[in-house]
Parts: sequence; structure tokens; C-alpha cells
Amino acid sequence: MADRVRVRGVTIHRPIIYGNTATVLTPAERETSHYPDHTHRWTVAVRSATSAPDSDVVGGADDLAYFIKRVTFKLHDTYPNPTRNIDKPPFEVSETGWGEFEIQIRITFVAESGEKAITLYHHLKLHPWSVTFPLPNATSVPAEPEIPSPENAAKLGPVHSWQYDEIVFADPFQNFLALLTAHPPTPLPKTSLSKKPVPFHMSNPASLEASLKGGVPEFTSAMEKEEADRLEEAKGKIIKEQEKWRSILMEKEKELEKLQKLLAPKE
Ligand code: SLL
Repeated sequence: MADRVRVRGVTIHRPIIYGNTATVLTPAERETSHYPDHTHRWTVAVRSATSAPDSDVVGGADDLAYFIKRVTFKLHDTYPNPTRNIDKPPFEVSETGWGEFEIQIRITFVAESGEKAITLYHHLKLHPWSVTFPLPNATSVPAEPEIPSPENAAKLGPVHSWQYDEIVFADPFQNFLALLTAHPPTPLPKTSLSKKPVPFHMSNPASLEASLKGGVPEFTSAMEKEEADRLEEAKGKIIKEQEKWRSILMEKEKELEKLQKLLAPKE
């Protein structure tokens, strides 16, 4: 069957983001909730990486249903029916709760792809990151990284925790390749035109401050270059460290040799 022919040597990818947003429930919301112990409202989602223009949503410019058949979010066992199957966009689950936990995200592709499902993991983030800069209305910079109090967290606005990723298909079936190429992803903007903050990034502490300043973050292609630069810088630092420790090791070995000679029984 012609459809079942794999196109060898070709790889094609689709950029996605996965993660969550969370907001602190207002006292009024808590009073009317069936669950008085719940403190936050959150949404976990899988979306296309590029944000729609003038949108308050992180990512999601493109509909991914042409290649994604189902996204299964496996929530903590404290939730009723913790396995949530989402069969059409938006591929997301919104809930309220009190605690952070690991969410298993399984992406199943359309049957004609012949691709195996993939599993991702996302740590549901409810609380803002520790900060080492002054919070709104604070007068001093905390000496140690500090987790904002719930009141401050509410003032800081929604917490965003998103991961950029690329789903790579190697040697795709001819019909699936055709399907993918018929739906090119909206490219990421080079830099954020609307001056949106960059999404929080564990390896980029500068992004933490930017994302706490409020506003809905957005992924850009400039982030990729910045990350490459940070990796290059870190590599340089590691090489210097390695050289330092190598010379210390050589000195110590010399010293050891000297001491061993001293200890050696005299003939
Ligand atoms: C923790 N290990 O102790 C985590 C568990 C569980 C979160 C977090 C409530 C669910 C419900 C909820 O937020 N569970 O009441 O329906 O922090």
C-alpha cells in the first residue's frame, strides 16, 4: 500500500509547549467552593508553541488536532477520575486544588501517522518561584531566595510554567508527511513584539524576574539563541574549572609520590 511507505532519511518536527497556569482563588471563590481547602485554580495544557497575536493565552496559535488524536492527563489520585482523556482541542484540563504534583501527559497521534504515543511529565506549579529581588511594595531585596507569601502571590498574578519542546517524526509514512506539510506551524516571533515576558526557564534566572513582572509570557526564536549562548558560556566555565582541578590533582599526585618515597623501607 503506497500509504504505508516510509520516507527514509526525512525528519519533520512540530513545536509544542506543555505546562500550566495557576491563580490564587479569591476569598469569595473559596467561600462558594465545594472544597474549602482548595486554594488555586489551574489549567494544564498541550498547545502549539506560538502565541496568537494579542492573546492572553500562552501558545495555541495553531490547532494541533490534525496530528494529535488524544491527550491524556493523569492527575494526582486525590482527584476524582484522575485520568482525563481530551479528544479535541483545546487539549487542556482545568481544576482547582491545594497542592502541586507531577502530571503525566500522554500524547496519542492520529491513527494514519503510525506513530507510537509519547509521554511527557509536568510538575504542576501553583506557587511563584523564590525571588531575589524586591516584591511589589517591598523596600528591600531579600538576602536569601524567598517564596512570596500567599498575599504577595495573589498580587503577582498568575503563575506560568511552560516547557517548549519539539515532537520529532523520523522516517514518517508518506501520507503522514503530506498531512504535516499541509499544516505548517506558525513560526515563533523573532522577539516578543508586544514586549511580553519570556516564559520562566529554570536555566535562565533572568526569565524568572521577567515572568514575575506580570503579563502573559510568550516563546520567541530569540530564546533559542540566548539559550545557546548561555550553554556556550557554561561550557567555558566548566572547562576552566576542569583545568583548575586537573592542576590541583597533578600537584597532589606529586606530593603523594614524595611522601611514598619517604615511607618506602630503606634498603
Ligand atoms: C502534596 N504531593 O502533598 C502533593 C499532593 C495533591 C493535590 C498534592 C486536591 C484534590 C481534590 C489537590 O489539590 N490534590 O481535593 O480533589 O502537596
